[in-house]
Amino acid sequence: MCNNDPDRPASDAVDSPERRGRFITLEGGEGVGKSTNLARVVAWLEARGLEVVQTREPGGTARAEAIRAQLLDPSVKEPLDADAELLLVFAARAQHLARVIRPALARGAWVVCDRFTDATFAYQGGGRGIDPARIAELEGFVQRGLVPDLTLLLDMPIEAARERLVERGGAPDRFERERGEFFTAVRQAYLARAAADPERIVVVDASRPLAQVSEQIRGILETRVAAWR
Ligand code: Z5A
Repeated sequence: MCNNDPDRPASDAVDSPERRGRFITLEGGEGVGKSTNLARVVAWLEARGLEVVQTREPGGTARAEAIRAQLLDPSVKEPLDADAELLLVFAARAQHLARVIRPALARGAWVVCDRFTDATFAYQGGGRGIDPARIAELEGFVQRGLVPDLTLLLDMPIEAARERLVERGGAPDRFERERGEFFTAVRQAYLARAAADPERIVVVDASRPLAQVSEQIRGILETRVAAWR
């Protein structure tokens, strides 16, 4: 692919068979334990001597984090159009891919990301009701075939996850102010994607005590890492 931007890393090699790094994502509804388990995944991989890039979506670069702030800010009264929300998510992703994810994978680092495009299919598709075919079009345009090697989908009942967030404290963001039906649709969309692609998306019962959840994730990683070598 032609790269006319001198400031853009020549990182498209990540789409080619020479790619060496692996791309792992954690997904699920709010409060299911993604951030907590992501830190453990990173520690486990680093203990094996791997270079690991820990990142998140929306976000991961200064400009993408600015888009994240816009997406999550509950104080702006003007409603955000669902299509505008979708495009903002993919704009942040394009920047994140160009500046962080593709360069890291191309040099052989492992990327561990808190949410990625499965979240778009779940929130903008399931939650907002946008046609998944339109999301898939943007996915193709922005990702050019790059998808995670492994996705850990942390799943649990919405009410129990909400209780965890209440216990943790903090003000709800723009998404967390949505109603119960929204989160039910998000969860269903996530589970449907896992059912359609069980090799990549592994469902983890996140309602169990943290030690058990982390132990299952460690087992999944051990199996995958062994298979990838
Ligand atoms: N979004 C979107 O719409 N489209 C997209 O394409 C993308 C994102 C990529 C930001 O996400 C928002 O962006 C998100 C969707 C939207 N909307 N929401 N809401 P986020 O990832 O920043 O937000 P979040 O899902 O709300 O993250 P979170 O609140 O930080 O949840 P978490 O990372 O899954 O949970 P946690 O912080 O690890 O754990 C929550 C608490 O539970 C904490 O006190 C832990 O100590 C505790 N915990 C964790 N595991 C356990 C177990 N097993 N037992 C008991 N307690 C536990």
